[in-house]
Amino acid sequence: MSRVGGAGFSSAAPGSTVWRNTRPVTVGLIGAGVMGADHARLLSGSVSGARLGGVCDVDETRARRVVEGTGARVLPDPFALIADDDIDAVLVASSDPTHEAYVLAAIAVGKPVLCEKPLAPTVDGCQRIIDAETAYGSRLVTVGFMRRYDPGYVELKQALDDGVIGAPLVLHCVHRNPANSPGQPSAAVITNSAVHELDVSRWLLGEEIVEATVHTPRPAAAAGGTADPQLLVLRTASGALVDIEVFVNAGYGYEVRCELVGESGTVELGMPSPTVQRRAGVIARPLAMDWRPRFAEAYRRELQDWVDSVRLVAPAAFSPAATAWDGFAATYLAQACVRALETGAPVTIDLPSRPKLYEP
Ligand code: ISE
Repeated sequence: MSRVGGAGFSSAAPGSTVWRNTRPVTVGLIGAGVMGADHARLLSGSVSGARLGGVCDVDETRARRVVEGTGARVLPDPFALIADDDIDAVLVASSDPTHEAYVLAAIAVGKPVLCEKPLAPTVDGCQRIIDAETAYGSRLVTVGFMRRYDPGYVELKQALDDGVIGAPLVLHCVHRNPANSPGQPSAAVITNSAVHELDVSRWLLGEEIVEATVHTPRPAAAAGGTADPQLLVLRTASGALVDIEVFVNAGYGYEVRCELVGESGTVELGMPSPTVQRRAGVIARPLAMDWRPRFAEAYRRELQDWVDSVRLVAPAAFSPAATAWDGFAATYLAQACVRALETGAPVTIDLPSRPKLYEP
């Protein structure tokens, strides 16, 4: 497949759909754990214009399980998979500390890469990716902040952008998981979970966060010593406030809530389930027990958009995809929030200015 300037999103004249190649994009997957297996399933059945070409995992048995029935190969070496001539684009769903090396290797051979969050766990690691992509000269990297594709979040952003509720004043966010690994470091509540809210806040409000404070009540008994729940309070450049309750041992289910308060109205995410149950004396709406069913449609749309961006000469004028810059910003903000958690004091956030490559 010929590559024309990487996976960057540029404007296209209406009706000017031109495919770089009519054959499907052959995707190489690194990481066959929970998320990798889900991506492999979507690529093999729910996304058009793509096929799974190769899978690599530290546990080869796991990789073999994921390729079953797909026709994909198991490759033992992730760098060989990235360089393989049959692989057009790379999907990174391996453990967080490995992301940077694989993304850099994909950039080095000019292949589009979709990397699960975080882009890298450290700001320096993210910076090295930004530098490599900037030296390459066009965008190749997409970060898997899938909530930007969730129909609810998309509609919420549309309402704000259409001026339906007036200028934003306060964004209320709630992020709850039923349970997390006992003894999880308190910082991981931010870097692993609240980071989604950090990304979604920047994306929804279209501005940067300039200050963070993190408050903690007494920890939940189920949290096993982790500071959980946490309440993050953020201030944006224009003076709006964002509050995020993140509670990863909430027991009852997986739930994400979001309400945006504007000058003349509010808009909030609707109920996650399309049905209501009446039974045993209650009226109830079923909840997912983890994020995969809750964001199933978002993951599918995210992958389809990425595949289209690789195949199209002139991709869609509008894509919510998170760039390497958004990945950098998310890690930068998460680290600032960790400092706020550790010090108990407000932290001023001075995000470096956005490199030219990432201007809209
Ligand atoms: C998990 O790693 C994710 O990325 C999910 O989207 C998030 O909701 C969850 O809290 C994290 O643990």
